[in-house]
Order: sequence, then structure tokens, then C-alpha cells
Amino acid sequence: MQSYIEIEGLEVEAKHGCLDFEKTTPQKFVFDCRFWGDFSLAMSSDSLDRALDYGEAAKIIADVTVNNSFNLIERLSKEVLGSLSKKYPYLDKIDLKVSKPMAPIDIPKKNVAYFTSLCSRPVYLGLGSSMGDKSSYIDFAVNALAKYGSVKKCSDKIVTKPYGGVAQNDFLNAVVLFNTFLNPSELLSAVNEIEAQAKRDRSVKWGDRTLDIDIISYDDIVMNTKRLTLPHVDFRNRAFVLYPLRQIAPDFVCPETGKSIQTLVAELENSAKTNGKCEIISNPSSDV
Ligand code: PH2
Ligand code: MG
Ligand code: MG
Repeated sequence: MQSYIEIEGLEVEAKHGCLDFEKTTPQKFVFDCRFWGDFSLAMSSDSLDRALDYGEAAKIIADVTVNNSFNLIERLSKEVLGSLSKKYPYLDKIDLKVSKPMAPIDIPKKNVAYFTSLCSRPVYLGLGSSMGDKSSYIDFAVNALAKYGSVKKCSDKIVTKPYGGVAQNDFLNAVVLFNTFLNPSELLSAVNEIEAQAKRDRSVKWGDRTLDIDIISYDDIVMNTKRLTLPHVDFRNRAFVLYPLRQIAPDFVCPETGKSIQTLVAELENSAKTNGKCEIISNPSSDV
């Protein structure tokens, strides 16, 4: 459920502006801010632990504003949004209006302001484990992701045969829909950090692993760098990705090819008839 907390008319004295005197003489900056997210737990629990603490949020805005001196209110907005999104990664969107009512303009005016929004982006992540308590490693990943964004949907965990000819054990696989303010490169570092916390051994490529987190797609981004290919370079060939993806995202469209998830599954099933790749032991929605 989407709702927002609003802070209106938060006044902070600070030194932002292009003119020399603005860098030495503080003037008034006023902030209006909306924090969009799912606050249903705050509503049901009545506990501050489950809520966005607006006092704390106001202090973050004030601290960033007082402890910096920028030429532009646009840049000030960027820094404020950066700090807020780091502190509240689970939000879906932050709207910000930065006003400078005393801005040096020779003609009478009411206000000058800059409006901007920071939106979290939808990402599909593939989770896999083939060693130890596989189910707990998947749960660990889902919980650990909360530090970097908000998990919106989780597929069933499915048992799959090892794909690719290196790993020996059966896998437990799942796909999650995750919203995050991190950019693709930051997200890759975050998932690598979670894998490391799960004692992931990277010495054998495609070998058995406690926890693997792959970025299947990042919003509509198509990119290919040394570090990261989006969407995932091989996801179309992997039933252990496509089936759970179809379960949580029946309207998914591949940003690279424009193909629907239904088409991708049909294409994989047709090719599997000929080469028998990646047999699914249990499908989503069946008991695991
Ligand atoms: N991951 C691999 C290699 N092979 N096979 C299955 N069934 N599931 C996986 O997650 C998997 C795999 C490399 O990441
Ligand atoms: Mg993988
Ligand atoms: Mg991986």
C-alpha cells in the first residue's frame, strides 16, 4: 500500500548560492518533502520502530544543508536526496522542494524553488543455493536485501537440477522483485557483499555455492560492461529463472528483446525438447 509522510516548511539557515555574500551570510532555505512507501506496519503496530521517524528525517535534511555550501539549490537537492535514500532504502520515492525565499533577485518575488523526485527502480534478482541449508540461505538473502531496498515479491523456492555442467548438487532457486535507489553498479556491489556474508566461495566458476544472487534485469536498462551485463546474459536459457520470474511477473517484458515472459518460456521449452537442458524437479506453486 502506497502512502506518504510529509514534512512541510522545514526552515534551515545556511550558506548556499553563487554570490560571494551568500557563501558567508546565512539565509533561509525551506524544505517540503514527501516520503512515499508502504507504512502499513506503522499503522498496525503503532510502533516508532516500524515507522519513518520524521524528526530524524528533518535532522538529516538540516545537517546536509548546514554542513555544506553549494552554488546551486539543484546540487543541494541532490545531496539531501542522497542522504535520505541511504537512510531510508525501503522507500519507493522521495519528493523534494527546496525553496530559497530570500534569493537575491532585484524584482519583488514570493519564492524561488527547485522541485525534484528520486524514484526507486524495479529489479528482478535470481537467488540460488546448492550447498548447506539451501532454504535458509535464500531466506538470508531476502532479509539481507532489506538494507539496500525493499523486496516487493518473492517466488516460491524451486528445486532444480544443476545447469551448466560444473555444479553437482541440486539447487534451490527463487526470483524476487526488489525496488532500490542503488544504481546497477552499486547494486552489484551490494549483492556481492551479501554473497560474501553467506560465505560464498568464488574459486570455481559455476561451482556449487551457498548463495548466488544474480541481477536478472534492472528496470529497462540494457548495458554491457566488463563487470555487468543487463539483462542477465544467459537468463533466457535458464528455466530456474524463467519459471519463478513468470510466477511473480506474468507481465514481464525483456527490456533487450521486447519478448514477453510467456514467449521466453515457450522458446526455452521448445529448445529443451531438443537438448533437454535444465530439468525442473518442482515447479513454482507446488510444494517444496
Ligand atoms: N547457477 C549457476 C550454474 N548452474 N543451476 C541451477 N539449477 N541453478 C542455479 O542457480 C545455477 C545453476 C551459476 O550461477
Ligand atoms: Mg548465477
Ligand atoms: Mg552470480
